[in-house]
Amino acid sequence: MNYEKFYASRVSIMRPSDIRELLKWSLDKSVISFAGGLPDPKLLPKSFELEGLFEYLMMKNEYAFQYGETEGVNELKKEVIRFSKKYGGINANEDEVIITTGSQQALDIVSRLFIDRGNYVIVELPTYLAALQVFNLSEPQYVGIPMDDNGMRTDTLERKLKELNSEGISPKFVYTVPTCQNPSGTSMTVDRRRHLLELASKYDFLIIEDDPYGYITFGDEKMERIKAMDNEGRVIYLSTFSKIFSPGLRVGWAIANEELIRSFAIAKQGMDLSTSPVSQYIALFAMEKGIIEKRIPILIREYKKKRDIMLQSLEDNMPKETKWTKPIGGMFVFVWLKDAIDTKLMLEKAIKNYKVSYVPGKSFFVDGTGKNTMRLNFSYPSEEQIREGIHRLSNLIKAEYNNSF
Ligand code: PMP
Ligand code: G9A
Repeated sequence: MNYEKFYASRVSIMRPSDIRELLKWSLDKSVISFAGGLPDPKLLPKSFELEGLFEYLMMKNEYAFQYGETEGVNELKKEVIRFSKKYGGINANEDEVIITTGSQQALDIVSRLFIDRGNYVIVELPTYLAALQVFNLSEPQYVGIPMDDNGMRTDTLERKLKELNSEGISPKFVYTVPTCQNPSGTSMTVDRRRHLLELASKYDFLIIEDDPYGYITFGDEKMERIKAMDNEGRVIYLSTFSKIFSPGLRVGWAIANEELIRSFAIAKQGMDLSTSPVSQYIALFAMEKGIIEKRIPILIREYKKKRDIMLQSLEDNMPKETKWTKPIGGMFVFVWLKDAIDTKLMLEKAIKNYKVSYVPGKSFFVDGTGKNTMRLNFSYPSEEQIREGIHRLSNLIKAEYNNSF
C-alpha cells in the first residue's frame, strides 16, 4: 500500500528526533548511554514516598478518574504558584497558570499560537531539539544566536534585531532555555537576561523562557527567572515536574499573562481536552506531602557528584583540541571535537565498537553548524558508568583524531 498520497504536506517536514531514536540504547545494558536526558533511575519516586497515594487517589476519585478542566486541577495550580514564587521568585495568580502535558505540549501550543509560515523565530545556537521539532511544523524562518559561557550573546541578538528591523521584519519570539540549557549546559547571566527583556520591549517580541532545569542548580548562583523581571507581560514561562519528580507523569505548567493563558487553553482543548487528571493528582500529592521539596536537595547533591565525575573524567581522558562546557546544574555537558570530526558518522562506531552513546550535536543548530559537537548527559548513567563511558569515548575520539588531518 502506498500511504504517501494520504499524508498532509506537513508530514514531509516531520523529522525523527535524534534523541528519541537513540532512546533504545538507554535500555540496552551493554551500551553506556550519555544520550537521552533521562533522570537518574535511582532517583525516581520511591514506594515509601508514595505511601498513601492509592488512598489519596480514591479520596479524589470523582475528580482524578473523571474528565478535568483544560486549565488544570485548581489545587495543583495553587501549588505551582506557591512553588514558582518560593523557588523562582515569580508572582502569578490562578488565571495566569495552565497545567500542560509536559512542557513539550506547551512548546507545541507556542508553535500553534504564534508561528505562521515564514514568521521569524529566534533561537539559541544550539537549542533544544524537540522545540525545533514542533516549531518546524509551523514553518518559521529561524535566526540562530550564538552562545558563550554566559549564555545567549544578547549583543549579537541586538545587532541582528537592528538588521531585521531595517528590513521591516519583526520576530515573533525569542525561545531560550536560560538556565543549564539543553543541550549546552550553560546559563545566561542576569545582565543578559535584563538585556534580553529590554530588547523584547524595544523591538516588541515575546520571550519563551523554558525552564526545566532551573530548580536543579548546584551552587549559590542566583538564576533569577526572566519571568520574575518581566513588567510588561512579554514572558511565557514554562516548567515541568519531569526533572524534579517524574517525567512519566507528563505534567508541566506555563505561566503568562491571563489573555495568553486563555489562548493556551483554547489550543489545548483540541489537543487533549486536559492533562491526565490522575497524573495531576499524583503531582498534587507529591507537592502537598513535600516530596518534591525534599527531593530537590537530593537531586542537586547526586547530580553535582555526577557532573564533577564527568568533568574530571573528561579532563583526565580527552585528547587536546577537545573542549566542553562546565554546567552549574541540570543534566548536560556539551563537547566540541576537532573540526574534521563528524559526530553523527562516528556514532555507529561508538555504539557498536565502543559500547557508548551520545547525541550528535548538529541537529541542535538551526544554521547547519555543529557537525563536530556532541551532547553528553550525566544524570542517567551511574558514577561508574560515567568514568568508564568517558574512558571509552575518549579512546574512540583519540583514534578518530589519529585518522583525521
Ligand atoms: N524543554 C526542555 C529544554 C527540555 O529539556 C525538555 C525535556 N528534555 C522539555 C522541554 C520537555 O519536558 P517535558 O515535556 O517532559 O516536561
Ligand atoms: O526523552 C525525551 O525525549 C526527553 C528528553 C529530552 C532530551 O534528551 O533532550
